[in-house]
Amino acid sequence: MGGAAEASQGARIVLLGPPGAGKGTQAQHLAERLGVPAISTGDMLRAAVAAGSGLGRRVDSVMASGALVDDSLMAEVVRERVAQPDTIRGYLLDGYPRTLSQAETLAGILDDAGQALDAVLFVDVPEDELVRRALLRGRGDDKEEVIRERLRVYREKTEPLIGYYRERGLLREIDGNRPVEDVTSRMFASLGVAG
Ligand code: B4P
Repeated sequence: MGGAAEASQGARIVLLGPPGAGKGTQAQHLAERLGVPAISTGDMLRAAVAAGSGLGRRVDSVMASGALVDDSLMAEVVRERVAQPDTIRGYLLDGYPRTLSQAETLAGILDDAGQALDAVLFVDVPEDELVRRALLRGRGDDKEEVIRERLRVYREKTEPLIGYYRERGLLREIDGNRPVEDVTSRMFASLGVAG
């Protein structure tokens, strides 16, 4: 990446992968190293549900079913979040984009700001391991039938983003079926930053 993701210069990075691949786990390590905020749309939506806000009331049942929240609502949420002052040196997006329409929205947001993505890290993990991890995690939406539905939706709506970002020369593939620290070091290596 020719130092584009070096902490001194900031970075704009997307974490892509199936539900339970460990995006949230890795986002914390990466964001700290790169000196940019980790923006998890899943965490933002869960916080809205917990707070009982208007947004939370609109997304609660959608999330509980394993479906995706509407693209235009997510566009509002993300546009507002990446305009906050803490993103001046970039950000790490965890869980956005999740559809081709969301990828186009993000491209528009970046374009409007005269910015570009540095890399898309695609974390892959076999399906049985994803289900095992989610059942261990035991979040409210981690019931087996909901996990299977999230995986179905992932294959239908999110997997096409792999090709989308590969065509744009941004995709870096990371084996997520390894110990957490190994995954982190592989991500650092693919971004050309020292751990
Ligand atoms: P998210 O919050 O994004 O949830 P996730 O994809 O299930 O989790 P993640 O991949 O971050 O895994 P984690 O680190 O926790 O989304 C939840 C819901 O929000 C969606 O279903 C959707 O409804 C909605 N939503 C969010 N963004 C949206 C968008 N853009 N558009 C529309 N709707 C949206 O790791 C999982 C578990 O594995 C953890 O328990 C962890 O300890 C373990 N683990 C991690 N790495 C490991 C490793 N290397 N080895 C072993 N275990 C590991």
